[in-house]
Amino acid sequence: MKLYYTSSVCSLAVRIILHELGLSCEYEAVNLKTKQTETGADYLKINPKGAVPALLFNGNEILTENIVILQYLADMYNATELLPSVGDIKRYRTLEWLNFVSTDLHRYCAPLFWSKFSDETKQNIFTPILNNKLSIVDRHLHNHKFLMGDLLTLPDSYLFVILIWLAKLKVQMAEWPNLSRYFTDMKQRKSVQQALEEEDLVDL
Ligand SMILES: N[C@@H](CCC(=O)N[C@@H](CS)C(=O)NCC(=O)O)C(=O)O
Repeated sequence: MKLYYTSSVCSLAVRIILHELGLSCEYEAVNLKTKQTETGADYLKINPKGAVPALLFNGNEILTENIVILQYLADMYNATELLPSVGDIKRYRTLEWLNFVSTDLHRYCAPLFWSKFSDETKQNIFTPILNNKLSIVDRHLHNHKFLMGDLLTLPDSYLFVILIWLAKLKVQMAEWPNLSRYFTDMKQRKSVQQALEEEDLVDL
């Protein structure tokens, strides 16, 4: 199995889950600007969409889309603690969060890094939408250790990546004390520490 990744972006969620599962995996870095991998391969031939993550397995099977790769890994390795079984309402609650992190938090946080948008646009349009969504998560975490309660599940790995982005953007977390506590807790977790070391992100 091989994960095509770029340091500190959403593919980090997959790396964390691979460590949660104790799976060995090869990792190949992708330069998202040139679309070349670290071995010189043309990444667009591997994933024509050009985005990471992509997971290679069974010789030549390539699976893309972060939240699908995460579900594939949990299902294939029977990790019902990370994603409960089909038919269990907790599975759909877990997927609710996973989808929210991807289509709401990721969607409105990523443009804050894009130079094509002015600071004014970022401040007046994207930041208020994102802040509102972060407040929803913060309120939820007031009485939940992780998104689904006492145990880490798939969406936690992805929410953690969004919190890394906020740290990189130097966003003050005072408004979200529960998210701040959660970020600190997540950084202590073994799988997360291992993933951060591997992606050279220990100074967060
Ligand atoms: N729909 C994809 C999007 C993933 C995505 O946005 N990846 C970013 C890094 S976080 C990326 O590779 N951006 C470069 C590009 O799309 O060209 C998914 O959910 O996996």
